[in-house]
Amino acid sequence: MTQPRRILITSALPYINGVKHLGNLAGSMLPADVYARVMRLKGHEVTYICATDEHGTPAELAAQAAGMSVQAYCDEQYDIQRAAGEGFRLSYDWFGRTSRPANHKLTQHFAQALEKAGLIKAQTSKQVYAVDDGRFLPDRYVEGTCPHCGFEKARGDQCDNCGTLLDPVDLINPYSAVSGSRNIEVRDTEHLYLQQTGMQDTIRAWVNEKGKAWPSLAVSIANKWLDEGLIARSITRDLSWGVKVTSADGSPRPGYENKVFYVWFDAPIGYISATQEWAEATGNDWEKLWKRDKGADQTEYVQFMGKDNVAFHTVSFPVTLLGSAEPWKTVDKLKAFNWVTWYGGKFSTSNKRGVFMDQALGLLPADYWRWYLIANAPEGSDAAFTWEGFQSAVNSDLANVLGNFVNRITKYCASKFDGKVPETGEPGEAEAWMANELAVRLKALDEHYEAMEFRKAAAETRAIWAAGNEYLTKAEPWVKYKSDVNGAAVGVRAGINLAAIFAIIAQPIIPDAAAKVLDALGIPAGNRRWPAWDDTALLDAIPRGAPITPPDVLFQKIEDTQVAEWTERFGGGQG
Ligand code: B3M
Ligand code: ZN
Repeated sequence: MTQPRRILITSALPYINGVKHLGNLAGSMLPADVYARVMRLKGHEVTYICATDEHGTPAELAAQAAGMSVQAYCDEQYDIQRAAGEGFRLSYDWFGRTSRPANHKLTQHFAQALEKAGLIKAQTSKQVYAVDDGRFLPDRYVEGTCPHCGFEKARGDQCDNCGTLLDPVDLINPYSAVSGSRNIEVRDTEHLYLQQTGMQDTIRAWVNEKGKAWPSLAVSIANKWLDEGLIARSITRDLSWGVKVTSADGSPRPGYENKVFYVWFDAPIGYISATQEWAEATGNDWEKLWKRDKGADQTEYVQFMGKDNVAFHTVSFPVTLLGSAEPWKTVDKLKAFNWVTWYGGKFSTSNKRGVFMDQALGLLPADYWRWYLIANAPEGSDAAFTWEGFQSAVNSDLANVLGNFVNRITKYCASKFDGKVPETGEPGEAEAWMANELAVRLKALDEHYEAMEFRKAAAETRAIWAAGNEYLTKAEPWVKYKSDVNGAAVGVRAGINLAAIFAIIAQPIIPDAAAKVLDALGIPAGNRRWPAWDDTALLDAIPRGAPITPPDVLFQKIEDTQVAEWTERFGGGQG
């Protein structure tokens, strides 16, 4: 085996305001999980960290709409998201929260370091103030008419209609999202500004260097921001829920008693603080993952995210890390995804369009969704979710190609060979063909995973399963059995070994079904590691004579009636 690598994996932190839809899952957490599983199976030292992103106006507004305190709302939603992640078998080593003390402390630390480096300055700016509410209205607290497209319900930070990023003071006819009051003034308020301008050259050089290992989508987004020129960005807000702004000695910073850090300032710091939480809870070392002077230079850091988050990860967060003048680890490989679309439109949390993680698990087991979403990962472009596509992926790939193979060979072994891996017979032409297929395809599969090409990895996995069916057609143990029992024995032995290999390589995408097969074949946990593609003994690896049992049905086919019912219920079909 090659040297074990130390790999840190993070997926964009799901925002706390409600359970995520399948599009969010497909564009960050799920591929990160698959990648983490592959790397663990290959014997590498993997730490996969995620957390809920809990600050900012959307959390406050959602809590208000639910009639709860923000803390109680976040506690409840955290439990829901955590359960959904478990249901989908997301194998986080830690699922933290940005609202926890570790993140407050570290965010305040970064602000101090940046200020010491001369990169934070207080500046006065004009902000929307609601006289009746007695407060400033940052970001989504104010709504009004978009100055670009005339949409009447644009939010202060962004217009949902035309997508333009806005400043709350740009809105025409603004009103408070809290009270609806139109008694609005523009007042001066002081905030801390991160002087990104001073980091332009550093970030450009860093992108030029690190971007060599990123997909072009990520590099072009980073360069677009750099070409437009980095500007000072306010990193505090007039809110009460969030990380408090402190002075060097930790006391409240005068004049900032009613302000907190902006959510996009503290959220990515959550990757580090959640790693600290993990280390604290498990007795592990977080510094070897995050501190370059403590071993993190030997760590590979891989980030997964949707394309809307790329700028924050390739420009803003690096400004925080590099600007601190401390030896923090920055991202090495970055995988960005396009959107999963829902019948020609967007999945939408606020408009409840599409299927959400908790609903999906109420319909079918996690493996079915995981397979379809990875096989159709929105990599090169957006990918459309359709019920028909889902049905055909499950029925053909999982039930027909994999399920039937396992079912056929294990049942035959049970009925004709006493449920034991046959011991006799010499491999021939068909086995040589299959061994060659494995050598070529396992190598390709490995390359796709190393390149984080998930669609290709799923397609190759399916091709390997399909080759197994072709092998059985060539080997024909059921035909040979009548005249040449030893000939049949070779085919069944190879077939049982293939079932094990098929399940082993399926573990990253469909972990539950894979475990079911491997349990039925009696493969011990220590022998479920990633196969070496140049291993010539793959078709005879399970001890001869070892007992096996056919597993229960692995996958239920999706019926047309179910597709019709779900289309009706989840509003598919019509945009
Ligand atoms: N919470 C993603 C979003 O809700 C955002 C990611 C933070 S990653 C540090 O769009
Ligand atoms: Zn607009």
